[in-house]
Amino acid sequence: MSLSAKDKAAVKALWAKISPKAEDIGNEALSRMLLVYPQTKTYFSHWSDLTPGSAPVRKHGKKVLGGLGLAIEKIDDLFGGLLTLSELHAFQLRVDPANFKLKIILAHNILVVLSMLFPDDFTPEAHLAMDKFLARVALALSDKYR
Ligand code: HNI
Repeated sequence: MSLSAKDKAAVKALWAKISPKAEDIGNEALSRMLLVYPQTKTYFSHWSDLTPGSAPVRKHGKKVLGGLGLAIEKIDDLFGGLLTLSELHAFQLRVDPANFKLKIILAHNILVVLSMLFPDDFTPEAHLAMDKFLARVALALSDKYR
């Protein structure tokens, strides 16, 4: 299930279009993750406010999208490029890798939000390429668990 040259081009083209809105996308996707999959709230219990669109959610959403930006830059070597982030999630944050493997939790919400905010650009081809890309990112992020 590796990304073809066509997938990579589609992901990069979509990213070029959406990256100016990274903060809004991150905020929406993270807000929905916390609301729709409340089990994910345990990792963020140190935040003052976990409600959709709160200041900490928006701030962190921007960081997560920054992580995806890094993944786009390293699209030809996701495992190497995301090594530090993978180690952070595995060894320091100790996020249950099911949250990545399920691919549902954050990736699903990112897809939902892209379709909502960019209906014209989120073509079936772009959807497929982005879904494959996010699945690879999830795999790279959970690489360091064992
Ligand atoms: Ni994640 C911190 C990227 C999925 C829980 N996460 C980060 C940071 C980035 C990031 C970037 C900031 C690192 C730093 O400060 O150096 N996370 C990503 C990406 C994905 C992802 C690209 C998948 C698309 N993270 C998840 C999931 C969970 C998660 C699914 C848990 C459900 N991440 C965290 C937690 C932190 C975090 C917890 C630290 C939060 C804090 O308070 O600083």
